[in-house]
Amino acid sequence: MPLDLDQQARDILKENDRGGYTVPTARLYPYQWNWDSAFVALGFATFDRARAWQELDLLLEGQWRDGMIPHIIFRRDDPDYFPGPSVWQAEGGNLPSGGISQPPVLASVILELVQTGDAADLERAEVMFDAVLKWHRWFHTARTPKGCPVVCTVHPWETGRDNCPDWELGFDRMEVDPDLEPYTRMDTVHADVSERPSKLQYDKYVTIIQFGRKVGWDQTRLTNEGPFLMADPGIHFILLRADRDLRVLAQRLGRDDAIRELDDFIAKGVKGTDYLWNADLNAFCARDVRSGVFSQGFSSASALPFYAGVGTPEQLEHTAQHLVRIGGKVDFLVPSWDPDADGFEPQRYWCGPVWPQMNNIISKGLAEQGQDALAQRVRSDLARAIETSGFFECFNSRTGAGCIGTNFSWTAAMWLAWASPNRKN
Ligand code: 2M8
Repeated sequence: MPLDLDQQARDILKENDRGGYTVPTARLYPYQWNWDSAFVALGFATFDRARAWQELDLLLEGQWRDGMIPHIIFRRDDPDYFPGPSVWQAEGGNLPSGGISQPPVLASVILELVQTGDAADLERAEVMFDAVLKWHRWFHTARTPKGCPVVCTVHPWETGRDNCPDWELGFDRMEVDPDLEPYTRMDTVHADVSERPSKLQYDKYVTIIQFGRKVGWDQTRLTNEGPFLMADPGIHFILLRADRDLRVLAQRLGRDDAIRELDDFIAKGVKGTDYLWNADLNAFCARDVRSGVFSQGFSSASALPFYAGVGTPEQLEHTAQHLVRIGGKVDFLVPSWDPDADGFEPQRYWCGPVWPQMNNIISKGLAEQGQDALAQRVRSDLARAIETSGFFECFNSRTGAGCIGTNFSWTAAMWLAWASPNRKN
């Protein structure tokens, strides 16, 4: 059976190929998404390395002049998706795009391709190095409000964990724009409404977009004056890991000129980590920046300090204990939200399902830090969910049933690159 699944996974990536870039799934997400594409490259690399690099090349085509790599690149207008390019009106680069970014896994993916490849891979990485460094610099400047010790986020979509209950804190502080333009959601045409975010959440997503438009997508203004400002352990830990990986790449490439800047980014990330430590819960949690209030649940992003190589031995021990506790409550690790916290729903989008790409980076970090049993469980739980249900976008953490999008690219990629028993990791 696994061999068959390997073939299915390759077929999914090929079917979702739109000519050099891959859509996450047909209809529901008909464009190129930022962190989806990075994970997808790892899947392609298992059978077509040239296609893997092409995915990343096309992602970089969407980079803005200020350095941001947007969360979506719109190469055409597709009526299947809301909000499309005419709603965003964000033109900071050569292609129409979203006006926010997404978790910066790109540098880590490039390093992985280099480490598993040859001289040709190193050459491809060299061409991309400056663009990726510019993106990291953008996070450390445009998304770092004055006086704040960590990189922040201005929109739940930027975190990739769209409707995780973490973001209710930021949403509670903001009003829906009284001049909200009428809109028609398309996600609930393609997916069950019980698995998607609520109407109020969509109203607030769009309110932030309207603010971004009002300030002409000036990213510093969006950060400092926008309606939503939270710190996300996901972006924080992923960026810290990516800064470290970019430094390794700089050394491989002899780019000594970039080392000091990357060291500063890494030092800032390490120092800022305690800002996200919620001592009431003994966990790294999202935090509303303007009020200082912490979110009160352990999300899948709370499990990433291992991946970032940061945290005290006590903080890491508490984090591992949370995973053990949660592992006793669900059949499939790692749910995107804490089963013991308000708002847990095992089938609703980022409120409790298991997400393939999160399992990958969580498990990778756990394995690197000697947490072998947990690392193995996180991997085999995802494999079991895929074997049980197929290549869904995410999976109900209690039953393993597939949720939302089918024939999903990052699920296929994570199977090929990591979770398949045929894969020797
Ligand atoms: C989901 O987000 C998009 C908005 O970016 C949406 O719901 O329309 C998230 O799961 C995000 O993490 C993911 O990158 C995207 C495409 O798979 O879908």
